[in-house]
Amino acid sequence: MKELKDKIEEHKRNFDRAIAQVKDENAIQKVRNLYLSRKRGYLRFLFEDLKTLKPEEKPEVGQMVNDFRNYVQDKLQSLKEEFTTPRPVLKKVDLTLPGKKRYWGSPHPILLFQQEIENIFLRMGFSIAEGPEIETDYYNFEALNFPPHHPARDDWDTLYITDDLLLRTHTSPVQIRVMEKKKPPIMIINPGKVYRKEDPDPTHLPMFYQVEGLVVDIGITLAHLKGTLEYFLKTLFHEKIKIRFRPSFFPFTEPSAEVDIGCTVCQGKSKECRVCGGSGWIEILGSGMVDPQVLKNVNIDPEKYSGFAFGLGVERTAMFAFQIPDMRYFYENDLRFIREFSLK
Ligand code: 2NM
Repeated sequence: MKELKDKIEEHKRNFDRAIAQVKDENAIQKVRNLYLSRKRGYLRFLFEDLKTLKPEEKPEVGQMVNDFRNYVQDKLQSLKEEFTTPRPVLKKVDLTLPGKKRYWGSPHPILLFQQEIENIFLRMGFSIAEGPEIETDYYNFEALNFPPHHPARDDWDTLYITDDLLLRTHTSPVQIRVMEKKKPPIMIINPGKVYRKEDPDPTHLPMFYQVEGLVVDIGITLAHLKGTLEYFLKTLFHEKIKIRFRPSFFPFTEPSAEVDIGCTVCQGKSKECRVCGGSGWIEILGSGMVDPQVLKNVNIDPEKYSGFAFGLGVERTAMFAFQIPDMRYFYENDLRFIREFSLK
């Protein structure tokens, strides 16, 4: 009995060694024949050997032979499956192909457009100035020649924080702060957020971006204003546009002018054009020669110095440049819209 038990153990060790070496289905078949062949398989002989045992020894050793047979069958079966189920073919990687591009976000369309505007002025020699979004009544109105209770203040629906503090309605206070600190020559643009109490609609937002500019020096004239703004608009709109200057009024400039460009949508050819209202012109810039009173307010002598200033709304101008029908699109954060402007 002991002999037979040892024999089974030895067969098992040999079997394990044999299957560890199989490399294909053919080899599996050979091992199968060796152990399970009805005529000459080792298991057949083990069952023969069983018959030589005493009846009381048979159950235990018989169980061992049975277990060994099941073990052999199971192992061969799972090995076979391993060889017959198709393996995924390893993909060859072509390292010369371009990589997969991921969308990692991009600057907001309004920031991109603001930078386009800034770059044109930077090339002309302007510097960029910034200032607080919470301002005092003095910097937002009084220094800019709006006396208290002057009706011109009603043009802006101001968001007040206290009687004296407010959210700036334009970026002009930055220019006052610059002129207070620095004597001419001054050549700055001041981009930034401004706030007005408005309900959002296709052409209004309670927060929007402005770029204003200011030039102060000896001998600055309306010709400098006109040349600078013409160069700016022809660069921004790629030379293709018509420009006209139209008299206007601002409390802080005298004389004042608004600058229109020929309608980018209908070129003045449609009486029903929804963009220019059929007039053929779109208002883009406000501008003017800095009022002598404003220069006095910041201790710059208006007898010696003169200057011009201008301002535009970034969203409004972007709408005409890209023919976007509704200003609210800029801040809805719909990625389909945002991605149209992303740097590829
Ligand atoms: C505009 C239009 C016209 C302007 C004037 C000044 C200052 F400080 F020099 F008086 N700052 N901004 C100005 C003039 C702004 O924006 C539509």
